[in-house]
Amino acid sequence: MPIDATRPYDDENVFAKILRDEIPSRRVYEDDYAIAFHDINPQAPTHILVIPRGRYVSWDDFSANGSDAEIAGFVRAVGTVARAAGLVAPGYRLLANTGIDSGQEVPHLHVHLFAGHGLGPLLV
Ligand code: DGP
Repeated sequence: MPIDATRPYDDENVFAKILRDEIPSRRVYEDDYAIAFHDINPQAPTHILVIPRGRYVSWDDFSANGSDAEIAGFVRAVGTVARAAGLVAPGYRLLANTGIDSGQEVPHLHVHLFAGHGLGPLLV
């Protein structure tokens, strides 16, 4: 069920639980600002989710209310994950669903990192 990006943060959302290690994930990266782990339902040969450690519902919430340090740290983390996975030369795609019309389902900001042969053109 898509979520309203203006809703308050829910500490019981699944990514909050992953951050607290209450449910398992296949983590590939972590630092002071972000963690990254494999998507449970991959839509591409490589499908990694990068999330900030802070309590932000969406890209909108984060870009409006995140500190400059959190925003810089998160953006750097996304790039670091892609480089560490060797994805720069072959290329990759980033996506941040935000709110109802995008189909965002988990109410903690996440950037999808897709890579692998056959991503195809971005249609929407
Ligand atoms: P979105 O539609 O942008 O909110 O994408 C949510 C993504 O989160 C979706 O691709 C599936 C993934 N996901 C949902 N629950 C879990 C989980 O428990 N573990 C992991 N690793 N991924 C999850």
